Amino acid sequence: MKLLYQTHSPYARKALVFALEAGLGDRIAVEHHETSPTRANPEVFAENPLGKVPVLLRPGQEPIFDSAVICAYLDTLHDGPRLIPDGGEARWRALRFEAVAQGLADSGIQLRWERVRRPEALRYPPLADGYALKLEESYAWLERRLDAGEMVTVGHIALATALDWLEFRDLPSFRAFPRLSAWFDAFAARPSMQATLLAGETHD
Ligand SMILES: N[C@@H](CCC(=O)N[C@@H](CS)C(=O)NCC(=O)O)C(=O)O
Repeated sequence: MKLLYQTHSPYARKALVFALEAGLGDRIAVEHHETSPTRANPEVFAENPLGKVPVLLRPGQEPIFDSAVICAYLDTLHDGPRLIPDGGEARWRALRFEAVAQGLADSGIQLRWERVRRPEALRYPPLADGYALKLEESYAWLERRLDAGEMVTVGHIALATALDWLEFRDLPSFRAFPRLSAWFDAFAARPSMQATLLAGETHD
């Protein structure tokens, strides 16, 4: 399989860390692609009508996107413990963490548009403040809920890759939250995270 990837995308890294945690790393070839809504990448659009990475290409079958669907698919390919628990509260806990992580990355990207990427005259500070609030509230919510001893799930993978990206892009920091910071630092030391360090600039 081939993974259309970007070394500075939290979502692409989430899919790759998931593959590594599931023991599927040797089945995936990573191919870097730059993407931006202001600079369409035809090779990515050919596989995903949204023009975004990650996309998983499978020989002779339809492409799979987005990161959540790629993770759900990869979880069907291995014999280890499910990274997306099959049922019960564990499932909803994992998927809810994943939803918060997606919101963190989405809000961080929007905040970067408002503070860095959009031409200065087109920026709207109240919108930036609204996205920053989502980050702060999510950090406080996670601080009360993350548990260091838990089995790794898709939710943890999504959170760690989103948080690392927020820090990489110098977005509002989660470091004032000690439990969240300690949880992140422990997760960031995993081989799957160390093998996929963030790098590179966005090209708009
Ligand atoms: N919901 C998607 C989001 C993917 C996404 O936004 N990827 C970014 C890279 S960080 C992208 O390719 N953006 C290009 C665009 O918005 O046109 C996922 O979880 O995979």
